Amino acid sequence: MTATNPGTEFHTTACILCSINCGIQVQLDGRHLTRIRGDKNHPASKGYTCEKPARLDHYQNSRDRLQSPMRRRPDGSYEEIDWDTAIREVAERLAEVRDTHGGEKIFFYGGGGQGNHLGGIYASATVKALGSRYRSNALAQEKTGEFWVDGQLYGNTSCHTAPDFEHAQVSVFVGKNPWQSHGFPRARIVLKEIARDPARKLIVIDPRRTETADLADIHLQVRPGTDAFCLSAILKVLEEESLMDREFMRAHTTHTEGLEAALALIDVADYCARAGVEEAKLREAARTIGRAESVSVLEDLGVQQAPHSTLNSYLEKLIYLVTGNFGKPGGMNLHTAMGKLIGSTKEDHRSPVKGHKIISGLIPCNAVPDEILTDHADRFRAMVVESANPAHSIADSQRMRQALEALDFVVVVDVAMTETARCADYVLPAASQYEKWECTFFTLEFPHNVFHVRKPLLEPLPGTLPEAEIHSRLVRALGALPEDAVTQLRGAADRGRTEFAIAFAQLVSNRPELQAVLPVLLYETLGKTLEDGAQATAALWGAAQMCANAYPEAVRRAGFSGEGPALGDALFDAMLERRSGFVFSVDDYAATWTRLETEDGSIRLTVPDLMEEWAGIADEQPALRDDAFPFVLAAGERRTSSANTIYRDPAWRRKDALGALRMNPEDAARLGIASGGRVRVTTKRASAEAVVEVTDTLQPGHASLPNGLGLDYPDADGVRTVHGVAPNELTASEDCDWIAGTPWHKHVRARIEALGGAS
Ligand SMILES: Nc1nc2c(c(=O)[nH]1)N[C@H]1C(S)=C(S)[C@@H](COP(=O)(O)OP(=O)(O)OC[C@H]3O[C@@H](n4cnc5c(=O)[nH]c(N)nc54)[C@H](O)[C@@H]3O)O[C@H]1N2
Ligand SMILES: Nc1nc2c(c(=O)[nH]1)N[C@H]1C(S)=C(S)[C@@H](COP(=O)(O)OP(=O)(O)OC[C@H]3O[C@@H](n4cnc5c(=O)[nH]c(N)nc54)[C@H](O)[C@@H]3O)O[C@H]1N2
Ligand code: SF4
Ligand SMILES: [Mo]
Repeated sequence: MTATNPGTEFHTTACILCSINCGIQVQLDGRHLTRIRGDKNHPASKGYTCEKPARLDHYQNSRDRLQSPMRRRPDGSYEEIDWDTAIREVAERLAEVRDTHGGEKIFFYGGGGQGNHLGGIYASATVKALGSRYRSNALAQEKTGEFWVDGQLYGNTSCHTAPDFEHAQVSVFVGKNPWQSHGFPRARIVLKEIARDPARKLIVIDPRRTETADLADIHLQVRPGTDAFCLSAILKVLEEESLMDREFMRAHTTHTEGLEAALALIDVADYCARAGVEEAKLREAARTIGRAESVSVLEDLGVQQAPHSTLNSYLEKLIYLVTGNFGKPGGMNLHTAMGKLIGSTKEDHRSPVKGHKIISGLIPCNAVPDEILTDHADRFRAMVVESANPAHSIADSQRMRQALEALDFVVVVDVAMTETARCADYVLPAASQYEKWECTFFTLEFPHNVFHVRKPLLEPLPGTLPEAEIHSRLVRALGALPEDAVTQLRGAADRGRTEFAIAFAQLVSNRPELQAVLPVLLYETLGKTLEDGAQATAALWGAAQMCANAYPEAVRRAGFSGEGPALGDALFDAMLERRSGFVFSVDDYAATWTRLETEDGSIRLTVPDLMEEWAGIADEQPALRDDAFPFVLAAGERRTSSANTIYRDPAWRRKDALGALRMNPEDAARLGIASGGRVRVTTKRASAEAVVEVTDTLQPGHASLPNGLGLDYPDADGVRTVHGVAPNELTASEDCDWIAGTPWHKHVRARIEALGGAS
C-alpha cells in the first residue's frame, strides 16, 4: 500500500478538514504527504480545494500522534500497554460500570469528526452492546436547534433542507461566512460567480464585514445577537408589501394563524433600530428576496450559537417558506442521505438528570456536565469518547474537565494525545484517516448527492488500529458477538452477496438481539470477503441497502439498477470501486414534497413553543454595552488559519500563528493598543491573554477569537506550549438556548484590557 514510486504517483482521497470533504490527490514520500492537489474527478468538488489541505502532513505526522494504548497511573501520568491488555481492561471496566449502575449510565460522545464517520458506526456496536442509550456530539452545539425547527415545520427532525446556490437567483447567508467556512461545494467559486452576475444577488446578515460580506450586494451588518429583530423585520416587510407567496402558502402550508398574529406585533422601523440596520437597506433586502425567482438561505453558527438561536432558525426558515422558495430549482429542498447523520425524532425525549431536550438523539453539549456533576442516581458514570475533543470544544472547559474527572471511567479513542485524552483512564490510538478506509455521511446535497469511500494511502502507524478493528475486539471481549452467528454468516458470505443478503435478513429477524452489534457482525463476516483489505467498509453494505430501500427512484436516476437488495449491492460496489466518489442519488425538485413527514403532507408554519419567545422580543432592548463586560466576544470564528482541533501542530498556520483577538480601531484606540499588542480578555468565567489584530471589519464593541486555538503542542524537545486562546475556557455552560441548549459561543460578554507590547 505504501507508494511504489515515491514522489510521482498521485493517490486519491479527500480532505478531512471540513464537512465538504473535497476530493484530493496526494503524493507521498515515505510516510509524508508531500504534494496535494484537487481531484478533478470528484463529482462535487471537481478539482476545487481551499488553501488548508496543502498542509495535511501536519495532521498525518503530528508529534502528538499516539502510538500505543495508554493507561493512566494513579499519579495521573500514562504508561504504554499492549493492545490485548488494553482491550481486556477497557471491556472489564465498562462491564463493571454496566453491572453496577446499568448500561444506560455509559455515555457516548463523538463518533466522527469532519472527515471520519466510518468508525462511529462500529463504536455504536460497542456502546449498544453495553446497553448504553445516551449519546451526543458537536451537532448538539450547533445544529440541533435547526433540526428541532425542521421537525416542527416538516414533521421530522431528519427532514433536512439543502440550499441550491448554484441556481438561486438570490443567495442569503445568515451568520455564515462561506468564504472561510465553506458549507457547500466549491464555495469560493460559487460566491464569485454570484458576485459577478448582475442578475443574481447576494445578501449577508453578519455583524462583521466578512470576506463573504465584501462580495455581497446587501450586507445587513446587525449588532451582535440581534438577528431575531432583523429577521422579524424582513418578514414584516414581506407581509406589508404583499411580497408573500399567498398561493404557495394556501397550497402547501397550514397553521398560519399564529404566524399572522406574531407578524402583527412587529414594527419595522423599531426592530431595524434595535438590530442596528438601516431600514431602507433592510427593506431593499426584503424586496430582493420577495421578488426573486428563487431564493436559497443558509444559516450557521452566527445565529445557531447566539441568543434566540432556535427562534432565529425558525425565522430564517419562514423567510424562504412564506416566499414559496421550497421544493423548486434554486430554492430549498429536502435531500436524500447515505447513512444517518441526522437522527429522526418525532417525540419529546429528555436527558436523565436535568430533563434537557434530546434532539435527533443528542443530549445538548452544554448539558453534559450537568448530567455528570451531581449526586442524582441517574447520572452518567462512564464515558466513551471517540474522534472528538470535548474537554476543548464544549463550553466551560473547566467544568467539562471536572466532569470527566468525576466519572468512574473514561476511554478515549483518538489519533492524538488531546486535552480530552489527558482526562481519560485509557487512551486507544486510532489509525489516521489516511491509514484506513474512511468516509463521511455529510451527504447533504440536492439534486445530485455524492458519497465517497476513501482507500488508505498508508499502512496504520505501528501501534495503532482502525476503529472498526478496535470495536470488533471490544465487542468480542464483552462477549457480545455470538460465534455461531459469525460462522453461519461467514459461510453465506463466501457463497456470494445474494446468499449473504438472505442469510443476514433471516438471522436478524430471528435474533433481534443481534441488532446492537450488526456493524461488527458485518465486519467479521462480509468484511472478510472484501478485496483490497476493505474489511472495514462492510458496515457500509448496510448503509447502501438502507439508502437503496429509502430512495430507490433517486438511486436509479443516478444510474444504478436492480430490484431489492440488488440495488443496494450496486451502490455498495460503487463505494468500493469509485475511488473519487460518485453520485448516488439524483432528484427532481418535486421529490421534496414526497419527503415531508407531516401527517397531511403540508408545512406547519406556526411553531407553538416559540410564539411566546417571538412575541417577547418586543420587550427586549438589546444592550450592547454592559459596564462590567462592555464587549461582545465571538469565541470561535472560522478563519484561513483554523480547522477545529484537527491540526494540533501550530506550524500549519502560515498566518495568524497565535490566533489574534480581532477588534475595531475605535476600541483599540481607546485601549491604547495596536495590532500585535497584548490584551487580557475577561469573562464571568475566566481570563486569558491574547494578541490583538485591529480591523475595521468588526464594529465597535465586538471582538472575535478564532476557533480551535489554545492547544498545547510539544516542541522538538518535548516541551509543551499552549498556542493561542482556548475559547471555551471563557464560556459558561448555562449560556445557552432554552429549547435546544445550543451555546452562545458567538455572544460572550467580555472585558478587554491592554497589557502593552503594542507594535
Ligand atoms: N477555516 C475553517 N473552516 C471551517 C471550520 C474551521 O474550523 N475552520 N469549521 C467547520 C465547522 S465545524 C463549522 S460548524 C462551520 C461553521 O461555519 P460558520 O458558521 O460560517 O463559522 P463562524 O466563523 O464560526 O461564524 C459565522 C459568522 O457568524 C458571525 N456572527 C457572530 N455573531 C453573530 C450574530 O450575532 N449574528 C449573525 N448574524 N452573525 C454572527 C461571525 O461574524 C462569522 O462571520 O465551519 C466549518 N469550516
Ligand atoms: N467556543 C466555541 N466552541 C466550539 C465552536 C465554536 O465556534 N466556538 N464550534 C463548535 C463546533 S461547530 C464543532 S463542530 C466542535 C468541534 O469539536 P469536536 O467535535 O470536539 O471535534 P474536533 O475539534 O473536530 O476534533 C476532532 C478530534 O478527532 C481526532 N481525530 C482526527 N482523526 C481521527 C481519526 O481518524 N480517528 C479518531 N478516533 N480520532 C480522530 C482529532 O485528533 C481531534 O481530537 O467544536 C465546537 N466548539
Ligand atoms: S473546503 Fe473544506 S474540505 Fe475542501 S479543501 Fe477546504 S477545508 Fe478541505
Ligand atoms: Mo461544526
